[in-house]
Amino acid sequence: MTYETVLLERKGRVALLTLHRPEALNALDLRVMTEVVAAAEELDRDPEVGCIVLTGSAKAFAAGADIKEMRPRSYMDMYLSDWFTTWDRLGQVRTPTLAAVSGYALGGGCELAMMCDILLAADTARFGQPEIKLGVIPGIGGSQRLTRAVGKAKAMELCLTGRTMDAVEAERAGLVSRIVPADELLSEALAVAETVAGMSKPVAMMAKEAVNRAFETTLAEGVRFERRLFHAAFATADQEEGMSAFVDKRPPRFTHR
Ligand code: CO8
Repeated sequence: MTYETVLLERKGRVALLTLHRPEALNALDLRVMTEVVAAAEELDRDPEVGCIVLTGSAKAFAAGADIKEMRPRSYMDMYLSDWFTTWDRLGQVRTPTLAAVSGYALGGGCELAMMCDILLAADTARFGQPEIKLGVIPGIGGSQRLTRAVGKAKAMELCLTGRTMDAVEAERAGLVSRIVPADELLSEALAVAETVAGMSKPVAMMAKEAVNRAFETTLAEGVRFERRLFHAAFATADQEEGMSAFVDKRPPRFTHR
């Protein structure tokens, strides 16, 4: 499929999705939401895709949900259309995802980045949930995912004041895995994605599922879930190949089965 507000490129087993709504700093209107989710689902169905990278422009990953589009809506409009529920489908994507954030990741932009599995930040990145300044609150998971990522103290301050944090603060708080110089962000993101995509896809999916489970359950249940998936990995050809390759002192040739 072709999309207007998101550019889709394939680089081997890595797929790159670039938000492309430059006139509005990649503000996430309904069309962007529909296209990003459709593109991600299309890629998720493709066994040849091992990692999906989502990025924006140098100035903005995304400056939030589209304020101009939301402004005239009533409660009934929002409730009956279940505004932004489509974003939840991104969380159902099983292929590993990586957000490469440069510039503003505010409101829905920060929430979108947090929906991805790995979050890499350029040194120019700024994160925040400034919705309160508009008379609303985060609506696509920000209050939950930010709190899980950085803890109550900082999440509460950011959500109540609308203050943004720079990349250094975001890394220190545990929101991002690493900071890279802005001009190296994309190449580094693609390199990380290539590494992930080079692993066994079903096993990478299991790893993703297991880590995500930590946010949904108790420690005992989470460990039990992990153990079941660990056992299941022994049903894959890639487990046999990975361990044989180690013993044979050669790189593994995963078949993603
Ligand atoms: N929505 C719509 N248009 C936007 C947005 C946005 N979020 N952000 C920027 N734009 C537009 C501007 O209006 C401007 O357009 P125009 O040239 O036509 O006036 C263009 O993008 C460039 O923006 P600026 O001129 O403002 O650029 P600056 O460099 O001066 O400032 C900022 C950059 C600081 C990022 C500034 O644009 C800004 O503060 N943007 C809004 C940030 C924000 O408040 N984001 C949160 C939005 S609310 C939200 O995300 C809620 C999500 C959950 C909803 C769930 C509902 C169920």
